[in-house]
Amino acid sequence: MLNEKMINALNKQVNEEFYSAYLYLSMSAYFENLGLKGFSNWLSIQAQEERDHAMKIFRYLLSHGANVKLYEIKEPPSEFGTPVEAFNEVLKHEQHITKCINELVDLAEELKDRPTYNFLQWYVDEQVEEEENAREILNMLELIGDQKQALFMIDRELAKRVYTPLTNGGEE
Ligand code: OFO
Repeated sequence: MLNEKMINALNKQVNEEFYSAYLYLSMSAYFENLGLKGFSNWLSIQAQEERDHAMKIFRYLLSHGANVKLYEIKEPPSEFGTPVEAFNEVLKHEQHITKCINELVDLAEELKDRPTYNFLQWYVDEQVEEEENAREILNMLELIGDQKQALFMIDRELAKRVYTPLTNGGEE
């Protein structure tokens, strides 16, 4: 049986993850309209992964017989400026999510909730990767400056990203 505080915090994180999916989907549309389909592809896959992150917590709550509460998802922006500005936003957002995950880990520790503590370790590792990916793209964009040809080369690279669903659909 999960502690009520933990259940509430995990339900809030479900919302954070769905918001992440919304944010990246909105960015994906923005980049497609800019003519950068590779960036758009990368972000649309990112959005799918965020949905998986939400569903993994959703399944975890249900597997513990806890109530799932789906809060309203806030509206994401629809304009993101230059590619550098957009990926600055991605990195900033992932840093925010890392902070949320760390707070959940702290709460699990405080409540001596070992199962949730263990469950959250997947997210701790995932966030290292999420920040690294965002930083890598941001660094490339900063490096190329205004060189359009280089931008299209990055776009071609990002077009190669394929979606890999989580094994066992995020079930515990
Ligand atoms: Fe981007 O890792 Fe979930 O939110």
